[in-house]
Amino acid sequence: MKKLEQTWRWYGPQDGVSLADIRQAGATGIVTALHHVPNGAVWSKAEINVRKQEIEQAGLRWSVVESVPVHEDIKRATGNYLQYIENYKQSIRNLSSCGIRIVTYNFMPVLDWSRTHLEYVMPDGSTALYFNLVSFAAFDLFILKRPNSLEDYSDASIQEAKERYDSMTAADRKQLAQNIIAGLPGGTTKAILDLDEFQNILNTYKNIDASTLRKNLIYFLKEITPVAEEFRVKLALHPDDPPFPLLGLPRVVSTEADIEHILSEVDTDSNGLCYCTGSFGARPDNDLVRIVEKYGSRIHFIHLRSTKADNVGNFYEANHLDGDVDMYLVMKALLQAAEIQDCHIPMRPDHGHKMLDDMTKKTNPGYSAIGRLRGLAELRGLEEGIYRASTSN
Ligand code: DNO
Repeated sequence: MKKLEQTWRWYGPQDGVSLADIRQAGATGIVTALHHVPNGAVWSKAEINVRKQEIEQAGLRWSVVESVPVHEDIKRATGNYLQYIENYKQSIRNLSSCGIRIVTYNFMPVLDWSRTHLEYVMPDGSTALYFNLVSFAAFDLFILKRPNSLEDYSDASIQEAKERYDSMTAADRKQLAQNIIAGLPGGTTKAILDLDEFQNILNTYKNIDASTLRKNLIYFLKEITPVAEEFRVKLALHPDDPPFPLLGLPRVVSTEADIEHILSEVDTDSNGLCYCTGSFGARPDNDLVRIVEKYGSRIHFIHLRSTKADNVGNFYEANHLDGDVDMYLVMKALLQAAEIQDCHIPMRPDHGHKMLDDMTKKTNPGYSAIGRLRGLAELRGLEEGIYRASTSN
């Protein structure tokens, strides 16, 4: 068995959790991006090197890029998409020549990840991120008032969503919209505060169903993987979060069948996965251990987190060793995958609760200091136990 590389996501110099903090948390690798470079533009070697040196001066290593964002034109195969694909290739070349060889990205239209509540209070007093289907429907049907949205819900769900909407104050409604559209780091809609503007972007996907989006993803991969191969860069596609369609938008990286299709259509090692237990795990029909057993050789980056769902599918983010994910079995399978790849696959504790001093600190939702430190510590302990058990006698 081989251990994983312990990494930590850092949002750059603006992050409330500093590189010095991260070093004390016990991670050795940094996961970050050039968040100030506009979506679609080339990442220059000069910019990459500035960030890289900053990280190295803190005694850490830039292990993974998360993410080089994929421009919406590429997802839609419209507008300037051919130029944006060329730019993407150039960013891959530049990253490689600076020694950074794992690139994470996602292919979710418009929204990156979504939650309805960012500070859901847990019984122990810490707060977690939460996705509630009725609240989401209340936003879609009665706040955004998306055209034809009624067709996507059953009569009972519409009724429930209406009751939820009626029970909310104006401030609650505003907060919900804010959480969904702009509350989370990583998305491309961050600057959009206006519902009309948001609806206009949704409209640009009117003629794009899942099969078109899938085709566009495969086209993109066929274009960029030869460059990634040549420059020894591994691409790690992040799954949809949550792993089902939202707001009438298609999603094509949610299930094992999706993984099979994507990895077999472009069957080359550089075309790999960011294996995120939090995203895949929010669907009960995804068998997390089997996914590692089947596709372990193509897992280039790992996010560990455990969601807890109720009987209708609402879920909150539990502590890393709680929730619905069997982290013991997942970790065991991942250590075997690392052994087969003969590589310390980078892993980061994904999202943490806000707890203790996190409560008074400004950090990105999900990216608290102490909550993630707890996650990393628990995961490391679990890994060490499995590792030692496998190597003793
Ligand atoms: C959320 C993250 C995502 C992820 C992107 C990858 O915490 O897992 O924002 O970074 O989807 O492109």
